Amino acid sequence: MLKPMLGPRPALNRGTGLADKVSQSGVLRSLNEWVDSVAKITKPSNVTWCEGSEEEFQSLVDEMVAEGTLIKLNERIYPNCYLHRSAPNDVARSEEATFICAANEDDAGPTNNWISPDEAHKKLLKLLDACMTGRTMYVIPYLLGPADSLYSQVGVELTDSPYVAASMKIMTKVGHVALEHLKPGFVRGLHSVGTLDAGNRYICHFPDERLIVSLNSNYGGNALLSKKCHSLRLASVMARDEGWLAEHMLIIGIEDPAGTVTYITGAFPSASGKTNLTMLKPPEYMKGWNVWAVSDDIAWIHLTSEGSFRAINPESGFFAVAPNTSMKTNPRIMEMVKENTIFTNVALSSDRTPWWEGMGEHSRKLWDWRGKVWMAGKSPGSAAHPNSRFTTSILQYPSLSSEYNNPNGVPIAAMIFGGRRSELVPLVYESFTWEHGVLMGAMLRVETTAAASGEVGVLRNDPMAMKPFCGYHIADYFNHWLTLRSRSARLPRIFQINPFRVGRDGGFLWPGYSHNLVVLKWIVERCQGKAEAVETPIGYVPTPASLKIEGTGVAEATLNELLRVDKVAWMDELESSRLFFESLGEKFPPALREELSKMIARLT
Ligand code: OXD
Ligand code: MN
Repeated sequence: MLKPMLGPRPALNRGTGLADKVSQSGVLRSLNEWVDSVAKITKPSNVTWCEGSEEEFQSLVDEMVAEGTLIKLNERIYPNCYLHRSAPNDVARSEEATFICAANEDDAGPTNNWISPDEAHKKLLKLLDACMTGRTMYVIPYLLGPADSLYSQVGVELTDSPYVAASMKIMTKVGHVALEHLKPGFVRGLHSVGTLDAGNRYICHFPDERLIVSLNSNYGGNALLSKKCHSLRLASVMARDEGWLAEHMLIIGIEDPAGTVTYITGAFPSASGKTNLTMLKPPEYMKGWNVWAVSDDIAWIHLTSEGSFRAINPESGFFAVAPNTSMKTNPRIMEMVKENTIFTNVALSSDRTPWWEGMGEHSRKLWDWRGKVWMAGKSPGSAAHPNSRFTTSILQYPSLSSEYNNPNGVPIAAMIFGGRRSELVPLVYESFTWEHGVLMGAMLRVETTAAASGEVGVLRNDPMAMKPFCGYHIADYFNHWLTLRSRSARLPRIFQINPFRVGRDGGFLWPGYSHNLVVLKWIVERCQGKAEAVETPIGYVPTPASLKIEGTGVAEATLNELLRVDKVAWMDELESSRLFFESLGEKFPPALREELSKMIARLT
């Protein structure tokens, strides 16, 4: 626990009535005491309880516009939209500064950074001392998931960032509804922009205390604590303890021409097309099909007493990558972000509209994401940051699933793993069994993207797209997945997809975007027992005829290449996975080792 330090008691802003409410019951009293104790350490000049109203949002953005930390965009073309520019050293998740402060290093495991809880508290307490001087501390109670759902959770974030306070209103259900659902053991998050000193940046998670402390960053993934920190890192630990899954997965409902909706989840590493897949608009040649969005980033998946998998989206908004989104690649996103959106680190056109690479035409002169004049072909670097984002309420999305707010979630028929692989992995294939599917997820090795600081395009192991987000030992996490088998007679089928394979000329072999529905259709039809496949050493691969590529513009020879299984290259892949699994130590589950051996045998 953070120990309160002596200091002047700040004035509470009781305007919203929320602060009064907190004195009502034990759990509310403990929340109030925690807020007071943090304020004594961080010494803000003001404490404001957020209720999540439109008026409150407006006053936050007006204040930021007046201070110059938000730029109001063209009200006629982009009503109620704003541009935020980050500090140049603070534009992506900082994995090197992210820690799991479990009691033992072995609980965090080899894929996480670890500091002991005591050491972390000591270090943080020093950095937190008076870090909010002269600023307002916002108290943000938030609900994750539908109201009145057994699967939903409440957290409270304290932050000195008005950008975070405004964004949290878009990303979660803030205010009264959260306090109404508050229970003992709620997640506490403390965030301060501090000095933005990257050398003293810490994003610390204390699973045993359900506490997050994040300092010296204002970037979404580090600062909107409901997102990666709560919904994935802490929630994954709770999920292990309670027998469910907290996953870095989209959730969509795919409607076929008969009107049947099949729900699937999909795990892809950051900035690998999850949002585009979630918001896919069917191509002209797939009449009668539609894709309904439930979640673009996170799925909480519970097993019912009948053994079926039901998933909810804990979030209420999108914080998603902007570059390469256009009317051509994704008109549904373009329509959605035209109002009530906060853009971060995109470029600004001379008519005060946002612009990013891949969007299409732009004014001759632009201001880049740092605010410098940018001329195409003359200025260095990209105009928008490759990890520039939009933050928009999910309720604005035109093809939102009617089941999005169902307290019981949606039934999951299939799970997909994917990511950027320019070689090797076929366009789509299915696992033979649950264990084989878990191995497929555990073996996920993908090219890094700009969503995290560090080099881009480097192949790294990112099991289940959870490397940066699993809050405990990754081998225990694999084991947790395996235990689900005995608890369900209705396990989802597991697939891997790869729309990113490139040909000899370096160009993508598959057109992607809306055409990915051809792949999703095959997955749905496998679940319905209709689509054909051939058995290969790596799993069931579609017969070329079962993938309906008429309309995609893809030639038959290209399709054959997209579905080709190169046995020699797969043996190399298995060897590198074997080495990765070995590095995880003794906890690596024998059942997966056995699956790996079976796969080697099939390939030789
Ligand atoms: C995200 C990420 O922002 O995965 O969703 O980094
Ligand atoms: Mn993500």
